Amino acid sequence: MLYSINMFVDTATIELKAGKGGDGRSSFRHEKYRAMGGPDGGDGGRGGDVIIRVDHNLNTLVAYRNAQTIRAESGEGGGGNRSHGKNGLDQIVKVPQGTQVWEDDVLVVDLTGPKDESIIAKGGRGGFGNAHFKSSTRQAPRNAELGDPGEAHKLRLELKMVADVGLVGLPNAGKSTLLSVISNAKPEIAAYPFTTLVPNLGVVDVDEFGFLVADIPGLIEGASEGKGLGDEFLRHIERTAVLLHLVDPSSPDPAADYKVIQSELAHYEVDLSVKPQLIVITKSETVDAKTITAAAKAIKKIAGKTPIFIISAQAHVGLLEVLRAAAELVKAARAARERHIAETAIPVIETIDLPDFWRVVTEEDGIFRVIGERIEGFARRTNFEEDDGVRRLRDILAKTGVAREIRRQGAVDGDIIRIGDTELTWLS
Ligand SMILES: Nc1nc2c(ncn2[C@@H]2O[C@H](COP(=O)(O)OP(=O)(O)OP(=O)(O)O)[C@@H](O)[C@H]2O)c(=O)[nH]1
Ligand SMILES: [Mg+2]
Repeated sequence: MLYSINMFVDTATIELKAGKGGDGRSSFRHEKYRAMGGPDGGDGGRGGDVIIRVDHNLNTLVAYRNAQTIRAESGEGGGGNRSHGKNGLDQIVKVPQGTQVWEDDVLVVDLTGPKDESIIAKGGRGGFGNAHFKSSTRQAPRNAELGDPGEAHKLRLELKMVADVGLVGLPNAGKSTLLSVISNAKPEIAAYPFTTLVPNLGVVDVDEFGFLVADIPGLIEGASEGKGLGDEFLRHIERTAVLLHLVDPSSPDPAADYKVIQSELAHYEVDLSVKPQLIVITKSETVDAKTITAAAKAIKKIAGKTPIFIISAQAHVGLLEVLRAAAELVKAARAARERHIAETAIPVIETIDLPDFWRVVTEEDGIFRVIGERIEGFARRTNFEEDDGVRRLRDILAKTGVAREIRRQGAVDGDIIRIGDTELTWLS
């Protein structure tokens, strides 16, 4: 399998809307010899979730460049005879591995694994039908709840290329040329610096082992502070397991070139100079053997144990050796990553029961705000067009002690009670 991506989109903005919960139904059983049977209105169905999921066939976010709002299906309303409305279908957003999901400046989820997925917009809960509200004092409740709205979010997707191997080096070192001969990526190649302006990605196959190689624009001294094309491209190699550090032996001082790049890698947000690395002296057919030996020796003095390879991309010399060494490092890194994931995996707690906690604050003259997850949920789901719904909310306010607290804080008839987005008028 060989393919290439010469241009890629690595950010996208998407808008999501999960499905609304279906409304509960208010209905009564019809029985032959009774004027009116008991309440039998069924519950509304749950709204569908929007789920983001890694799909290994994807490498870019291009599908979301002009994305419309992505919606999940709403739940159906409840029916008579206690029949439950159908749940809305979930909607799946497929993204490449390595996609991060951001809302404003908050990282919502980081999809690093090959099968990662996460609910990014939760569907609304279906409203209870009136069959739920039968009690000895209320034989004929008419109220049914409205379904909760589904969550809506505007999110930014960010893909850091998850290449296994990154090619680094000064401009003109021969990075794009190497990528073009080891993969079928077709990057632009030219005899001047800064030919490469966007990273290129190619798949390399060596001994039936495939890995992704990223060629990034040339770095110069000060790149980590934004000089040249800046440090933006270092981001693309943040997650690569291995770096191939390319050095041109025909340069006046190859060891100094090596040092400049090492220092830029070290000064990036995270120290990239400590990544497993192979040094690759390029363009070997352009200089004599003595020049190459001298360059290798000088670099070895600084680089210590880091292995040094000598290649000519143009003459196809020494390529297999570098690729095999890189493949071994990639395998080791992948195995280490899997061990790490297994060791740090923690159980996920699915639902959290909210404590039944509330309080009342006086906001301004005559406005009392009731704060509390449960109570706000009840208010939101109350259908104010139904007397029974309003009565039930009033019962809840009385039973929980909220009404007493409002009175104690000095509410008089006509004052406004705010619960979430709901406003009520106080009548004692
Ligand atoms: N003779 C010879 N020339 C090479 C070899 N590899 C690269 N070159 C030449 O070196 C020049 C620069 O090569 P590129 O591959 O564009 O270098 P780069 O590192 O991608 O450069 P930037 O994208 O500017 O950072 C081009 O003229 C290539 O033809 C090689 O093995 N032999
Ligand atoms: Mg290039």
